[in-house]
Amino acid sequence: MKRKADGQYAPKPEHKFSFGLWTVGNRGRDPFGDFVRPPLKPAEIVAMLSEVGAWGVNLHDNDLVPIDATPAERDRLVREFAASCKKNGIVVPMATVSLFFDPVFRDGAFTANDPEVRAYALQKTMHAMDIGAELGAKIFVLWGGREGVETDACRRADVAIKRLRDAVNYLCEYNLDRRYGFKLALEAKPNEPRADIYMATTGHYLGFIATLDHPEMVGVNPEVAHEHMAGLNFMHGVAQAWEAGKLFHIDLNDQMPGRYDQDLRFGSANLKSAFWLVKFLEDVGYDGPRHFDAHAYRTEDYEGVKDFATGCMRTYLILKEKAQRWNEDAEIQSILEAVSTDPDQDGEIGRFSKKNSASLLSRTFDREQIAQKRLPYERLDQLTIDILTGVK
Ligand SMILES: [Mn+2]
Repeated sequence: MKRKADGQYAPKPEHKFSFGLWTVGNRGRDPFGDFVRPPLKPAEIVAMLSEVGAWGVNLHDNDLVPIDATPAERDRLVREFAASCKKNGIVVPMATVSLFFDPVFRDGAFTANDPEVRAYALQKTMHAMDIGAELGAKIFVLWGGREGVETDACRRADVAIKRLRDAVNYLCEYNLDRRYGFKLALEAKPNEPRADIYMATTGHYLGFIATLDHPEMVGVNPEVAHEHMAGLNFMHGVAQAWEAGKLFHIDLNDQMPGRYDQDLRFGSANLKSAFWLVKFLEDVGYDGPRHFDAHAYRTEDYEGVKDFATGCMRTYLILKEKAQRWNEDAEIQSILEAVSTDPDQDGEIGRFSKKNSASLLSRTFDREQIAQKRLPYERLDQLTIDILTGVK
């Protein structure tokens, strides 16, 4: 079967496409059904990623090193993994920690009520940072999947936030002490696996980061599915993170609204939202990893997993090409120009000053005339649809 994508949609290292070990390695287990695919060794996953043309691989500590591994086993596994990445020309841009799988985290990790659990979570994260640093990762993601509740009877929510802050501050100091140079990227999700998770959206985290001891070291890792689960416009959250200088990483996948966490192939459910997202990332020149945190349908075998991975990258590159076409379209550009300019006078007011505020306060506005200006957004959107569907 032909695997290399054709021509302009072929993934290249400069596209910075990455996948987690847990994504292409996903074995299709869900709450109602068992594994459908056999396990792959990390080295086999790296070889598969190389075959489909990916650039990077990311990992949780326990995707590679079992939670009960001895120090010698840990060293051997990390060494062998580094060697297979090198052999396959795959980099490790991001590492993270599993603070959700083991039963010890059933009440959360950094926010758990038991101080012993909170201490263990910090220790485990520091060990995971060691692994990431050894593999050359420069981004460390924290997703607090169990940092939440089924009942708010269990703790005061502001206490949980304080505990989370203490933990992130501690890890920033560890990062400095070890000179790892990690950028920490916090990943939000509104629910699942907990009934409610603290820090439900990227916006929540952007507010939280400003309260940290080292806010410059900490940003966000927004995920398409997580914001769609909350019913939000993902691109808007990404734009706010970008504008704040906090878009340290991104998790691309797809998700139908109002469902369980689906982790679908990028662009497979909401093509238009995916288009605006790709257009935004490309327009602003985001140069971080494009990480696909998704997995293949449970119906697939490992050939199908390759189809899934290839499809994520291919759809991104198709949408990138559509975005360029959109930006170069003369009619679209003339509409944008027309809706943004004021034909009669300079509407720009600039920063406040006594002088310009006096001038603004004394100005007369013709509301009726202004309100008559055409805003042809129907046409603009149809032109977008024409481009996306390939008829223009
Ligand atoms: Mn994710």
